[in-house]
Amino acid sequence: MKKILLAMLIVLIAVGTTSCGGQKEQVLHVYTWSEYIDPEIYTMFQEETGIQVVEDIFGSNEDLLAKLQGGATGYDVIVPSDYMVAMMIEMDMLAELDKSRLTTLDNLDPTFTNPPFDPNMEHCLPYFWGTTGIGFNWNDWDEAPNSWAYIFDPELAQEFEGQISLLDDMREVFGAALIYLGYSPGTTSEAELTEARDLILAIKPYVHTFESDTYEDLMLTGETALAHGWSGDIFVAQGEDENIDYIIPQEGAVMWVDNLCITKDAAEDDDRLDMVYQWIDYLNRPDIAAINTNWVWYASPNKAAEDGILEEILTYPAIYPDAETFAKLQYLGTVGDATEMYSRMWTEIKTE
Ligand code: N2P
Repeated sequence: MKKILLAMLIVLIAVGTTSCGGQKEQVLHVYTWSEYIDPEIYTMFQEETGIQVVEDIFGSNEDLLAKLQGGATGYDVIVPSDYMVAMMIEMDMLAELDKSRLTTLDNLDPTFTNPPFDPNMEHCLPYFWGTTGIGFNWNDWDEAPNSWAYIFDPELAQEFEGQISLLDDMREVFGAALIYLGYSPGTTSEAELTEARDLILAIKPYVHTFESDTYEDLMLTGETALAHGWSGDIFVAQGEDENIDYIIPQEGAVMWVDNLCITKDAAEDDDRLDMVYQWIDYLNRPDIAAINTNWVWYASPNKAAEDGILEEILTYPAIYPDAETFAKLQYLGTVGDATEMYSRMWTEIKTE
């Protein structure tokens, strides 16, 4: 009898440490970009499933990769962009997506269900897509700065000396400079990349900062006037100051798709995997995807969400570009072994 009581006590203690209101405490770890989800969604998800989501932030695909390669474990869902998904698949860093565990797949726009970087969505589910262009303030302009020249032509950039921010993102900065020069943003030519590096070095004296997480705040405080940046970040700033605007320059721009991917680490644990699929399925629900889009102001690959997305977002050409603009957008693409050349020249830019 005593033994049974003791056993019961032990069970009670064990349950007590892992439970809350009779439910097992479950924690899901996501590693994502800054301000990339309506925080309300974390609360709603926890209320519905009992799963708490803990978020950690990275500033670029390269930072994400370095962190995982450095041996960081514990992340369940990560959010790499297109070319990084392809690189991670190649390096065998992502689990396969078991589509039979998702109930919301039909909500996706077919344009996004067979992406070149992850054919047939074998690994990841698209989360948001957008463009990388120029944030500006109408106080400085009669007509929108419709060219990368305002950032990359030293004479024009000089007018905004100390007021320009560039993303702290190797592929994005080279990508913009390469597009301005008329080259592919995923070039592997040393001559082209050298030209881009020299161009960036020529305008570097006018750059206030390389920043990817809070650069839109610098526009709001007036510290910067021109920002190389991601569409949604700048539109969210516009919500606080209507003079701030965003443009996809006439030369074209980088387009990206960010994706919900499962780490190999999480895939080894049934409990973690179970939370992962609940989370991905939840985010891909039309009502949740719409709430999220209305908060981040990026375009959603979730077609069924459109009913709930604000009309002003759906009809905004810089978010859902028209066919002519769309044709000028390019993925960064993988560059294979040339990655080392990019890294070397990026270091030269940052340390010079
Ligand atoms: C959100 C950043 C968007 C990520 N703050 C661009 N790939």
